[in-house]
Amino acid sequence: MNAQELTDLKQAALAEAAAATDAAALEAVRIKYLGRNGRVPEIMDNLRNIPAADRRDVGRLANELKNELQNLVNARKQELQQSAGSTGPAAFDYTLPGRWRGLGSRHPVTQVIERTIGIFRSMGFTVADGPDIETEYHNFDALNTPADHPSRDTQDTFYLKTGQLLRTQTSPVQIRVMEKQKPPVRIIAPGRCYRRDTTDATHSANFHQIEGLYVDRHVSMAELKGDLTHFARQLMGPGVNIRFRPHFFPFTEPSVEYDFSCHVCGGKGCRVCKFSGWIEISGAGMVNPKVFDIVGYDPEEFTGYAFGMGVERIAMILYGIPDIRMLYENDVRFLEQF
Ligand code: 2U9
Repeated sequence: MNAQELTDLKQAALAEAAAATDAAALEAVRIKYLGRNGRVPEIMDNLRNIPAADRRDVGRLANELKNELQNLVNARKQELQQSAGSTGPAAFDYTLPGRWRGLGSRHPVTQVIERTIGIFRSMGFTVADGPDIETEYHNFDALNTPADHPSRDTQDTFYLKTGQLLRTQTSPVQIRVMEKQKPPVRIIAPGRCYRRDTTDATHSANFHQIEGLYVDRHVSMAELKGDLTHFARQLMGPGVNIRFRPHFFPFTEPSVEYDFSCHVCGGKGCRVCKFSGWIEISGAGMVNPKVFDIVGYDPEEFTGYAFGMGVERIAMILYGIPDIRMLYENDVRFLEQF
């Protein structure tokens, strides 16, 4: 190997490194020249066989080749890494439209619960919570529901082997609060309830309720009607009215069912209210004094109102949902509308 041959070799090596189009090709060039069995170590090993006159030049040129090639390999390596990491103009078409991933939204049942909580919070109510698995005492006995009441039937209520049951309403939450806390009590209890209903367009074995309870001195039916009217107008619109119809519940006396005037036609009559001008919402009443006796409140001193409502029913009325099952199918095309 003489000086000229080495100069040619250097040029070839640098050209090969410059031409490598990916990291693997570059590494192959490095190994070919600089690797343990590569050309440069081979030349270095052979230096002693070179005539003494040429030895210095060949050694110097071999060192130059080694250093220049190593520098070029390092620089090219960085270059190739950068263009692989970024999607350069060749790999990415900037004119493509963006991909819409869609925004999540709250489930309509959650929306109704949150709005109702907000409205009653503004009226001084707090939110109470309790277990889904209840005792027969809290779900029925303490609510003055007689032992032979049809709602206790195994056809209507899910009983567990333990003798407990899945709560059929959220009223046991209010019983538990009254057991612990003296009046005044002003709470709403939203939550999941369970009934052995056969599923159809308006019934589900698994549904949500919101119940309210207000106990103090001098609470009357007038407060009940005023507060429910305020709630109805906040939820459905300022023109909505409310009406009471006599009813019976074991836990309230007197008891009523209440209707909202139709938020669609304003009471004139339309398809939504089946041309009656009114939409049946739910039930309410004055807490039965027997319930106060049971939790240890003096019914001579305290009165209270209570109301209940089915959340799915309110959501269906508010958003015009025709079938309760739509709320549980988790079809994104349905849910994304809310
Ligand atoms: C206590 C005392 C009384 C809660 C009430 C209703 C009337 C009512 C229904 C609404 C539709 C059940 O979800 S539904 O099927 N509820 O009509 N609920 S009064 O009364 C109570 C609650 C707690 C201590």
